[in-house]
Amino acid sequence: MQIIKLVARKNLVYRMDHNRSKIIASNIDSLFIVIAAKPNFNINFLNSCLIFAESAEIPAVIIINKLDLVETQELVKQVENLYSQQLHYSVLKISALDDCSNLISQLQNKRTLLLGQSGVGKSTLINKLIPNAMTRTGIISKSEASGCHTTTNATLYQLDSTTSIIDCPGLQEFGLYHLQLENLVYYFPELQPYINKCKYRNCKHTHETQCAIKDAFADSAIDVMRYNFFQALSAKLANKSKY
Ligand SMILES: Nc1nc2c(ncn2[C@@H]2O[C@H](COP(=O)(O)OP(=O)(O)O)[C@@H](O)[C@H]2O)c(=O)[nH]1
Ligand SMILES: [Mg+2]
Ligand SMILES: [Zn+2]
Repeated sequence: MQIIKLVARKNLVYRMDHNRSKIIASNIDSLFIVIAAKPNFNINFLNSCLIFAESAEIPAVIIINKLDLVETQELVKQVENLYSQQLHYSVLKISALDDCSNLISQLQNKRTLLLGQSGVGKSTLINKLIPNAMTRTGIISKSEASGCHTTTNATLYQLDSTTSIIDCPGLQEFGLYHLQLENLVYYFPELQPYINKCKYRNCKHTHETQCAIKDAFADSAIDVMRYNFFQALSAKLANKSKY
């Protein structure tokens, strides 16, 4: 299995390979982050996808697949509570083996990049959608327009003349380390109310007193797992800037 790392800047999505980068997609209108309870759910991967989307300013939709499995019920509760109700991300539920028609209105007239760990059902989802596309337009192309070359395995599927999906299999991590530490707060919707509310203008929200973000966390206003993710990513970005 190839390991792919994605980086986004100015709506160009790059694939990183031994310190070389290659554009795999541009003009992305929407990100579909596909998750599933099986083979396993990795919440940090989901958080990374969302930071990637926010930093690239691409709207993201969370797709919970494998709704037919009993294990999915717990995941649905967790994701709807935190990501939909608290953070206001769009969350859709499907069983790709069975039916994906509730995705169509979200896909229409857009170029959508599919993200998700291996095994969540991205290929199944495309296979379900493409037969419809075939009867409508008869077009499936592995297009140069997506910037896909022989060394990348991203594939652009044209559903109709204005609708396409890019599948990027083998995605393992995101290059979030080019992000600026001071911009990180803008990529967490739940931190927006606290921006510029800390006592110190250059507050790093780590050890400082009268930090609005730390105080909000102490008041249970911020989810503990999201807060830990923010702190861990902050620490990595702070470390990077020392070199
Ligand atoms: N139970 C169940 N299995 C699914 C569903 N969608 C996909 N799968 C299975 O999950 C496995 C991985 O699917 P695949 O589309 O190859 O995942 P990808 O690696 O993300 O492209 C396959 O065995 C699929 O049959 C679903 O909605 N329900
Ligand atoms: Mg696949
Ligand atoms: Zn602070």
